[in-house]
Amino acid sequence: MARLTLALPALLLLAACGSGEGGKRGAAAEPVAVGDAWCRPTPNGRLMTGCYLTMTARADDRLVAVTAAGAGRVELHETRMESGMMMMHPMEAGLPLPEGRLIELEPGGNHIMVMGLTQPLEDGDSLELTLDFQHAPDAKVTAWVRQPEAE
Ligand SMILES: [Cu+2]
Repeated sequence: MARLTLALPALLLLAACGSGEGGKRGAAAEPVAVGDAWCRPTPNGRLMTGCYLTMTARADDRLVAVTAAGAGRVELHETRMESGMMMMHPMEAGLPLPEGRLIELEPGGNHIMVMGLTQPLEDGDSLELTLDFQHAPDAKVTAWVRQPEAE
């Protein structure tokens, strides 16, 4: 897909910048280091899925919204046990990113809920996510579609 070929040079550029900086790692130069972005394949007949990634902010920040190319709506969800059932709730105030702490979105926990996809997502596809932070500039990441490693 065209989107994919556009995203790759940016990733290579980031990697190149990082390797030339002596003791500093490349990710540390980003206001919010984002890693390991992936999405589940869409379940049968449903054009929605969960996406996951990690974030480490250099200064206190907050993930306030996420958008996805080719999706009608994206919400930040938290998962809570209620009366013995796993329930998902939108995080209306966004997700706090305390300075220097690794924040992991993962199956069964906080996640990015992508709804209204224009086409199903299968293993090997990718989805462009734009992360909107309270302070840091927007970050674009490519999330790869794959099965969870373990359920
Ligand atoms: Cu959800």
